[in-house]
Amino acid sequence: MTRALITGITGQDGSYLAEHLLAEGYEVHGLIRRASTFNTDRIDHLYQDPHAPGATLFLHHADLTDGSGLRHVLESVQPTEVYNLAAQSHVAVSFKQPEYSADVDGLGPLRLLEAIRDVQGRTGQVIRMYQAGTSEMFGGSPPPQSEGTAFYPRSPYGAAKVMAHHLVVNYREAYGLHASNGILFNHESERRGETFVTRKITRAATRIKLGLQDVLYLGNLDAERDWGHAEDYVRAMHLMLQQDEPGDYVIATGESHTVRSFVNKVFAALGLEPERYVRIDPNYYRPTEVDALRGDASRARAALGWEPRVGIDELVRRMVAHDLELAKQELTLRKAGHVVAQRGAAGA
Ligand code: NAP
Ligand code: F7E
Repeated sequence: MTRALITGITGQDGSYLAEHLLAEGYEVHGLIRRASTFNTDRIDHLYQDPHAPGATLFLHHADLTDGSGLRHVLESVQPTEVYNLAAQSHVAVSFKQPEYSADVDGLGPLRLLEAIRDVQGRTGQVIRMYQAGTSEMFGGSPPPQSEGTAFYPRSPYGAAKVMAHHLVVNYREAYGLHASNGILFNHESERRGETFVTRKITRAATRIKLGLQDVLYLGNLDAERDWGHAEDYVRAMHLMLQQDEPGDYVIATGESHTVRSFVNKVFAALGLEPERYVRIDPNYYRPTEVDALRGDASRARAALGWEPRVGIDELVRRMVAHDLELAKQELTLRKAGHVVAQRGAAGA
């Protein structure tokens, strides 16, 4: 049984990757951060009692800012594949917490690479690594973006991820590690964090539809993004680590849409006119914006045989259907007199 370690298993991608690897017959180990409340919502449906015979999912406390903890987990788990998905992944937040974002997203991968190098050197067991790179590394370079496009990050998040990308290349060349960079364009889902723009829109529009909310405040509607579905993108991560040689791959649909167009599709699906509900709040503008992203995934198609299965309209359909169900549940609870907390995030 292949044993994989996933950092960021509680995140959107981590949860889909865990599902995918368990279905492929893997033993899956995930890193979780200590929190004062449970932060395992996205993987609760996968939970297994670790004492049960034949358990295949195990969770370990660790943090990418703590190198010694990472080493301990790596030593005790002895995985053959490591997927580094953990990150402070919000671009707007990275302007507010640049040092922390650089620590987790730039130095974190370095701590992991060093630990892998040591454990592999001592045990002789090869450990393959996937690094979660991003189209934000291209930033200001115009589309279409491919593996040969120059990096031009436009945020502390993007800059930290560029550092991690180059470290992976360096450890591959210097120490022969089987370490690969995925350069993934935006991918969304029913599990997307609620402060990323697509989910913010589907959550708000479905609540507006049921009379639970009046207004949706957004920032720059002109930005263009290449949006795919996370389920498709985690398949690509796995494929990268099955190759004989490590490499760097762009993963994208090749189609881009503006934020405005995403808003229009979502509101149209619900029979609502966006002009009546959407307002601009400049607090959501970023100090520097990434204007247009559209990826060219030709290398991944040819070398990995990877293709996206979910297009933009299916993505919108799935997210709207899911969030409409959540809004209906909220309405039922409110009608029954339950207090349902309002949630929000500062400037994100
Ligand atoms: P996400 O939903 O924000 O999940 C991030 C994960 O990282 C969560 O499990 C989070 O734990 C964990 N984490 C954050 N800080 C950590 C720390 N200091 N130590 C350990 N774990 C930490 O992100 P995602 O959308 O799944 O993205 C996965 C990865 O792909 C990230 O590295 C992201 O930067 C990258 N990426 C994402 C996209 C995209 O469009 N989704 C595109 C390109 C690249 P908690 O649950 O406790 O917060
Ligand atoms: O913003 C604009 C915003 O926060 C998309 C992360 O997964 O993908 C993600 O980063 C666009 C930007 O994603 C709001 O200015 C308008 O132009 O959904 P987002 P992102 O910044 O593209 C990349 C590939 C990653 O690697 C990241 O980890 O939408 N926008 N109004 C808004 N964005 C937000 N969040 N909130 C708004 O109100």
